[in-house]
Amino acid sequence: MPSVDAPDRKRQPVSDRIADVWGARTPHARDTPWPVRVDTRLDASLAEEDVDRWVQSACVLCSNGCGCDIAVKDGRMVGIRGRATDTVNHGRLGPKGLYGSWQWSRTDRLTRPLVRDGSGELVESDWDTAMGRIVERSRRLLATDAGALSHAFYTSGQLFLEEYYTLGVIGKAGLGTPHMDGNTRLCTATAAAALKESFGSDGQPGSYSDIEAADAVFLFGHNMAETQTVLWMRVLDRIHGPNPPRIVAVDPRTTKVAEAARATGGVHLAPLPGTNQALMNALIREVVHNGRLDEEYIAAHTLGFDELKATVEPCTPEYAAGICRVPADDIRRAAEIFGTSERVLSTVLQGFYQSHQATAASCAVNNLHLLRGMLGRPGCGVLQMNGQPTAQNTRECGADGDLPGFRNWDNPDHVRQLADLWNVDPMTIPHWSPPTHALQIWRYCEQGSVGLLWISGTNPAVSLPELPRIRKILQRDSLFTVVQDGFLTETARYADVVLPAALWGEKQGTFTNVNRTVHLSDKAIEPPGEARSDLDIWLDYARRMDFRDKDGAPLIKWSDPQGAFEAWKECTRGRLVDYTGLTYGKLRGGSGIPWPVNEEAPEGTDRLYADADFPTRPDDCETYGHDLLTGGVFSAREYRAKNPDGRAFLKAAPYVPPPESPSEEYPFVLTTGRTVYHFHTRTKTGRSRQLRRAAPDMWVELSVGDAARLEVREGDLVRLESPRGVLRAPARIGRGRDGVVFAPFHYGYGDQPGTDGAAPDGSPRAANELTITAWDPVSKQPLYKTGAVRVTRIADATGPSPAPTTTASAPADPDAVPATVGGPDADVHEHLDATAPPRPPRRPEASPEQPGPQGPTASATGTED
Ligand SMILES: Nc1nc2c(c(=O)[nH]1)N[C@H]1C(S)=C(S)[C@@H](COP(=O)(O)OP(=O)(O)OC[C@H]3O[C@@H](n4cnc5c(=O)[nH]c(N)nc54)[C@H](O)[C@@H]3O)O[C@H]1N2
Ligand SMILES: Nc1nc2c(c(=O)[nH]1)N[C@H]1C(S)=C(S)[C@@H](COP(=O)(O)OP(=O)(O)OC[C@H]3O[C@@H](n4cnc5c(=O)[nH]c(N)nc54)[C@H](O)[C@@H]3O)O[C@H]1N2
Ligand code: SF4
Ligand SMILES: [Mo]
Repeated sequence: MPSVDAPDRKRQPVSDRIADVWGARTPHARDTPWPVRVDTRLDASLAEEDVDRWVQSACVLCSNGCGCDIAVKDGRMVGIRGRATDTVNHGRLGPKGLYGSWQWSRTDRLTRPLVRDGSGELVESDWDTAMGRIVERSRRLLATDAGALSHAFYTSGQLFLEEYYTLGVIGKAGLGTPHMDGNTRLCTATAAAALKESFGSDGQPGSYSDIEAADAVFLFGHNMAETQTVLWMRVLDRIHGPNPPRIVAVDPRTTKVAEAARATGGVHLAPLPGTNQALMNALIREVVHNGRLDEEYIAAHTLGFDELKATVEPCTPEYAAGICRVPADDIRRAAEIFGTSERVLSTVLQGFYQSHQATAASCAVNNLHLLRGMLGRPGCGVLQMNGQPTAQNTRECGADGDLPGFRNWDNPDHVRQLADLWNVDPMTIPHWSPPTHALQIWRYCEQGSVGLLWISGTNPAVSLPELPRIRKILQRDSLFTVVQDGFLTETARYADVVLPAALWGEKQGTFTNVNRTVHLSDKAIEPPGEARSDLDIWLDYARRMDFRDKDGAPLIKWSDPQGAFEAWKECTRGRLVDYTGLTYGKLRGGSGIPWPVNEEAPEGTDRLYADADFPTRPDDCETYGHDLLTGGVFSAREYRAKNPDGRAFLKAAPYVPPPESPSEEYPFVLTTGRTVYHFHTRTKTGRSRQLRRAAPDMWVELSVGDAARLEVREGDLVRLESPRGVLRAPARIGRGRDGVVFAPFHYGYGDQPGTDGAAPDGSPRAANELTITAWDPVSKQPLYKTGAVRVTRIADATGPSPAPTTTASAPADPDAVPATVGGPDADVHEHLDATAPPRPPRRPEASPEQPGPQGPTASATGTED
């Protein structure tokens, strides 16, 4: 039995889920149900009987979408409990859900709109004034030659479906601008692109339940242990049961996933960042050469095998080993596992998506499954993962610029369907060119052709690449910026108008997770002050702008979430993404439900493509496809000539090197990413005491060999420089590969930004000071995972770096740094016996400040304690 993360305890009711991230194991055998374990976290002074009511929802701190109930007392959120009945999590929650999902609600929220006064300061105002300024600017710009092209919307993967659909209709049928995208471009644009290129449409083929049936799980650039902790618990419970699956990890760092790969007799492939496509081509070549093919499936259900075979032919394991710097035999072993397992589940995420050949490498994973006929049956799924909780809906509803309902902007029939639905002229709906992607929107703002940028639910002053440039754009006089958020973020400080948004728990709506499961999130408490939901804000804008349909009736015909949901259902009728069988009522009480839900599948659909009939027919498909190497778009005529007829595409591309590789001047590869304890720019998790203490401040990770050569010791302050910027942070001597530096991107400048991007103490610290403005040619997703930097030691340590020890950032020398713990302040009740009612968590005596690792610039963004 492998010994991976199996805490030495059984049914211990209270645990510290900072120290013990994944909680107690509930091992089980292949093809048996995943046991229930209900995790509950309540405010320190409360027990379950003190709670006034529990309000049904799902967690919005990652794409896993764990079903939960929010505890409410005296009109405040006071805790959270996983829903035992939910198919997604069977009661479990991870550290972000437990400590980070609700504690921010009583902190330093925006409660009134802000506008600029005569001296340029942001001052409190009222809704009429704030909306009046936006509408005045909007009307003035629409009257210029640029018309609607002067308007751009940059939204999120964290709002609700009803909000995105409303925004999509405003943008497409009210204004008629193609300049609308989400931060989903930074996040899951490649998931959508890879699904469209291979299968004809967005929409996840696999299911989480494939974990129960798989013989092998391949994780491609996906640190699931930290980024979908509850899904990883599901994998761990198989690993610790009888007949466990083998794990294969493709990640340059020694993550917990990589440790599990070694412990289960799988493989950890640690390619040099930016070389995924070389590795994938070699894996495919091995599978082909060893005849591990389902030839019947390939012949009946795919197109493009000969071209794929020819493309991968030169890519021997030795060829890939030279480029990726991994042992050729490890590539052979990984291909052997893929080729000999009966049921393989693959997951793909940012290590693949945020790369220069993102779509090509992600399609290559789809190819492996198609070649082996491993789709549409238990254990044989592909999960082209999402990251954000509601990114799926941004894509479905067209708030990323696509047409709603997975329609094809290049198909006039699809445009007409929407025009009929909305009762507008088809020419209003922008479809003369592909929708504008996020980084192009920012370029138009830089050039001055966009004069109004409306930012909602995202913090680009921390999360976009090349921050020195982004700050300059946000400061341009020609750009009027609206920021709609719950907090005065780094980005909001640059806005002309700041609108206070109601957040999760303070409003109602639905959203959809990675495996198509739709949840309803009911309103638990009132928003603070005058804050309003994003839906109400956009409905107000539509009313003030007086958008009308062809008959002169108001364009937007709904006035609340449920009305928006009913309108959305009509938009999905007959499409793959069919919501018509769902109602708010049906989503209450039990579990989330995976779409399509309709007359044929009234209880939803666990897995797509069981019949191997793919939505690739020209009248169905969401795209006519791209050349994966160049991003060149295929025309309708070229597409029809292929006669896909329900077959999937095996798409090929040779490897090409990333746009920026290490040089003499910048000798290290920089890659960036996440830690388990924080969500993005920390607006919520930074306001949770437990999470903040677990990872209080910025650090960078160096390998043991590189650190020795640079004479850097644990905690020493180092400077990282790229051609674009600089940051300073203490070093963790970690377990990564030589030549690669890792930086988390969570740390912006909090409440006290210094000048030009500096932290309060004057030192720049955000990872995106360094990253490059470049994107994958097909998905247009930026390249956060490859860049070149130089590293200089600048000061002695004052203590260990603030990096956690429980995760991929663990120190190479485990004795060098005190372990990350939460202490009694982090108590969580784990209820393992599904038949007895959950017991209340023990009341902690006191919650003293834990002596956590503190960095030299440790500054709390939070004010909750
Ligand atoms: N705790 C936590 N969980 C989250 C989030 C969060 O902020 N915090 N955010 C959510 C969101 S929006 C997202 S998108 C997901 C992201 O989830 P993940 O994609 O799992 O997270 P990352 O840390 O961005 O990157 C994953 C891994 O890619 C590896 N990697 C880097 N470069 C390469 C490369 O060139 N090739 C390969 N094969 N691997 C590489 C990194 O070492 C890293 O371990 O997480 C979601 N869940
Ligand atoms: N270097 C580097 N950069 C990266 C990445 C990386 O791996 N490396 N990953 C990229 C990825 S995958 C992602 S997803 C992005 C994330 O980047 P961001 O989207 O900028 O990060 P968040 O901190 O999640 O910002 C979301 C904002 O929305 C607000 N918000 C939350 N809920 C609501 C709501 O209901 N309404 C409104 N109006 N506001 C709300 C929050 O307070 C917060 O300010 O970062 C990207 N940037
Ligand atoms: S796994 Fe994701 S959705 Fe589930 S509790 Fe953790 S952050 Fe929330
Ligand atoms: Mo993301």
